[in-house]
Amino acid sequence: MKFDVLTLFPEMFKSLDESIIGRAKEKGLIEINLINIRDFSKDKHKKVDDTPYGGGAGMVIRPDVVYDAYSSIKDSKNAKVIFLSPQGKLLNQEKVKELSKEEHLILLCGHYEGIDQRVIDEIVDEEISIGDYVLTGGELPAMVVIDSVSRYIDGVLSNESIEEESFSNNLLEYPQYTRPEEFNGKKVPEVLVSGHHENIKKWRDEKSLEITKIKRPDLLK
Ligand code: 4H6
Repeated sequence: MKFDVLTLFPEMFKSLDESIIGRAKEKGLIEINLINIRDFSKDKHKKVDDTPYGGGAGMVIRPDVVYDAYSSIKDSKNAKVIFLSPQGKLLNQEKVKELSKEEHLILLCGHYEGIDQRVIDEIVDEEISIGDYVLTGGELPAMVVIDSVSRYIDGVLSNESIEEESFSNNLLEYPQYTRPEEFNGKKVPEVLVSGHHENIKKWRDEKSLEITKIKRPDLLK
């Protein structure tokens, strides 16, 4: 899977060098290219934004600079262009899974008051939001997309099937325990130390359902 990220703040993506995503990059399972939109400014001061037509607060990113940055990406016709915005369709696990089937994603990150609408209309295939709240930029949402999608790429997760996990069956995860067997007077549930695999599976399935009913009953509907 190839991710190209159009951003004014490429340094923010350093966190993707850590842990599972960092390892996936090293192994060549995923590729993340950071394109600094500012590199495409024709201005002597490297300016990328300007005041909004019609007036109002803040600055808007110019369409020509974003378009030139986008045009520098090769094979972009076979890619899906995603714009991270508070106005986008809400991201969920089903959408993540769908995106993981793409070969090439281009993630466009906005900042300031946003990006000139004309270049959005020109290049964007899908507008996605990671939740109903406002952030200072689209970089954190882009990282959320990269992280969640990468988990579906073969070889990225070392442990068993991703299908086993929370949300794959529309239920939340059962609780986990490790050593010590007793902590602050609390014992690990007896069944988990019994070694009886059938009973353990039954207990975990029941817990998943119980926890979902309590914490996220909306998932059961
Ligand atoms: C596009 C347009 C995504 C991107 C405007 C982005 C939340 C999400 C942004 C803006 C984002 C999300 C700039 C509007 C700052 C507010 C960047 N915020 N904003 N929920 N912000 O996925 O001012």
